[in-house]
Amino acid sequence: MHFDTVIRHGTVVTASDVFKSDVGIIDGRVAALAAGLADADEIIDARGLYVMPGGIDSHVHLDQPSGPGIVMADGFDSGTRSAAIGGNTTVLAFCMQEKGQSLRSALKAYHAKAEGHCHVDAAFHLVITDPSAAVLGQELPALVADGYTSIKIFMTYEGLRLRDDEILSTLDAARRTGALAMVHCENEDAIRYLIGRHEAEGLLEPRYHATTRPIAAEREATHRALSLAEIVDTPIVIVHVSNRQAMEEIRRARERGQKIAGETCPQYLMLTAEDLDGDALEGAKYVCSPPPRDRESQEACWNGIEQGVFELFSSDHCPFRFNDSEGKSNERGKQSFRWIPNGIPGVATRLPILFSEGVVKGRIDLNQFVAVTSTNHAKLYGLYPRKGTIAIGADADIALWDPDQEVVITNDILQHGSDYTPYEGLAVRGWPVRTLLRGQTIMQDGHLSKATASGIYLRRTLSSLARNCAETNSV
Ligand code: DUC
Ligand code: ZN
Ligand code: ZN
Repeated sequence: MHFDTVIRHGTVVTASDVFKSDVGIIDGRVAALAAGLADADEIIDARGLYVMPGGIDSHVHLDQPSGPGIVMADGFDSGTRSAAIGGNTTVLAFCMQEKGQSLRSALKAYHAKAEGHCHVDAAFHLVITDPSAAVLGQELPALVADGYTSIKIFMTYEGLRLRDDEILSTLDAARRTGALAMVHCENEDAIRYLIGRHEAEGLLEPRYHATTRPIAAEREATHRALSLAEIVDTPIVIVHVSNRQAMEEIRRARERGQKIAGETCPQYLMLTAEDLDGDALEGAKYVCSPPPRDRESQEACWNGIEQGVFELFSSDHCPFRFNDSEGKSNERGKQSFRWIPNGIPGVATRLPILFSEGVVKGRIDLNQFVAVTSTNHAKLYGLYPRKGTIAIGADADIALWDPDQEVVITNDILQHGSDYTPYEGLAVRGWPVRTLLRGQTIMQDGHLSKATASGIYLRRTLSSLARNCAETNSV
């Protein structure tokens, strides 16, 4: 057989296996897995490298409106460029509905932002902020049928958060249509109360972002989201879990028989609330929600990954510039933590951090690494088996990893739009040296190899978690 490309002499890693094999690629798909493949237009020597499914980062914010005078640091161009640098081949970003706006019109705007600018493949979760009868009864079913098969809802942020009755009606619609619902769990009323109390006492520095969003506010909302999901019998994903107590709510709900997925992120393994304590505004660099916690919470999140409580390890890339009046250092943010935009960059560092801290340090094995960074994202968000594995017929989305390469993370190598990384100076072992998207090399040795952005929009099937609950099986 003649191939377009053969990757030779590498060690293929999937969520279930590790084996020596060449990989033959034809028309952007894996066409053969065997020893001795040699007849190809292009031969890539992967001796000493792991041949892994490209990372799928299912929680990435790009080009989202973030409040008056605030500008997100990445659009689809720089955000997906940085994703490719970090060994990813697919990102799932958010399409944010404004109050009163139809989902179709929000999607039209986000497709316009993304089209022609993506260096990796992409799809959108629909953020529902206005769950009107028309949105839930007419738009959502039609959009799920069109391949927009996941939604996100917020329990915090005035203007975004849904009330409990709205959460119920939205989850009910999700179950009927087969959309998988992601839930941001923090108790808005408790947070608002604590912000008021802090401001009255003149406690305004970035560190108070963490004390106004305590673990109990996350744990309570997680419990409530799980209870509401139970009432309408709908599977949900609890996103960006930061601590043991919220994690235990997930474990308990599973034991009750609920269909739940859990997600955690690098910041909850690597940062603590003490990082928000820096001089002057320095702590603003680490302001994200939920906030980083303490060492015990970090250990709990590691346990959650090791024990499968978390199927998903995502970046929650939500980048703002630090030294910028439209970013972390905006005038109001200098006055009070409440105006510091929430979010940190991380799409390029997610995989190297988990590889180095998780695989190299022996906390997880290679299969778990692939599962929580790629395969599970594909299954839960309707991209499997086209994405998330190396198998005959799958897209040849592949990251070649040098397990021995040592890199000190600095902002300049990440190619995102932010002017800092929370992980500056972190030494990691293991690095993605080449990324192929549908058989084409898009990144090699830290450089984008294509002048034009070749990512496409992905229409998705129903989630593996939601599929059997849906009343229709239209996708
Ligand atoms: N929630 C997210 O999912 N990302 C960034 C900010 C937030 O609150
Ligand atoms: Zn969130
Ligand atoms: Zn997020």
